[in-house]
Amino acid sequence: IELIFATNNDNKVREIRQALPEGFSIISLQEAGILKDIPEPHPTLEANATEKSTVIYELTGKNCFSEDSGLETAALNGAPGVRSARFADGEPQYASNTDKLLALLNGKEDRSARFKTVISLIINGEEALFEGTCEGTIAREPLGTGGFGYDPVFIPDGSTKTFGQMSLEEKQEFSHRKKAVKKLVVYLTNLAGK
Ligand code: ITT
Repeated sequence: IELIFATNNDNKVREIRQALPEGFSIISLQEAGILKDIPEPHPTLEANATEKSTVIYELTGKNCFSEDSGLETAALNGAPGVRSARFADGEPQYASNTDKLLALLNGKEDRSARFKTVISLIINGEEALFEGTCEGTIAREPLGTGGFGYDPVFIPDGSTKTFGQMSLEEKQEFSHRKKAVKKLVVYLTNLAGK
């Protein structure tokens, strides 16, 4: 099964490629020669994922999927959430999104958080959504250089390390993205068997 992955984030491509079993291949937008900044204008991960896959399906007519992900924190009422990629945009006092997150959580008792991924698959013109979540806590300072985005400050439940201190294989044992990919694989496998 070959799918176009409607993303411009190389880290997502690497993680999903590693998570897929044999027989599944994905082509990133860059590899497909599609230069497109896909919009994320909606208030939910689901709607943004649908938008991204739909834009690329309409452009190519090929089976494709996208994913929208975010980090939700309890103490900040779910922020950064759907705005995870743009959390500190326009706020030069913060060196990064992670820097802003740590600043806003400073002094808060509750550091619990959750990563969530929503995949939107369009196959034979029909859409299906798959979700994966990972519960954890936000560290007091960034630790490790692995992964991307908020990985150095996210400690998944069941570990003492941040995602930033883990190899990709270790992160996959907990990963929100991997859980969503597993559901996608089950769906596609069933579809192929019909
Ligand atoms: P697309 O081209 O796929 O839209 P993007 O980087 O804009 O790529 P999102 O809108 O889904 O993707 O942004 C999610 C942001 O949340 C992402 O840029 C990271 O900062 C963060 N994020 C998502 N998954 C993460 C993970 O597994 N580890 C750390 N940070 C993550």
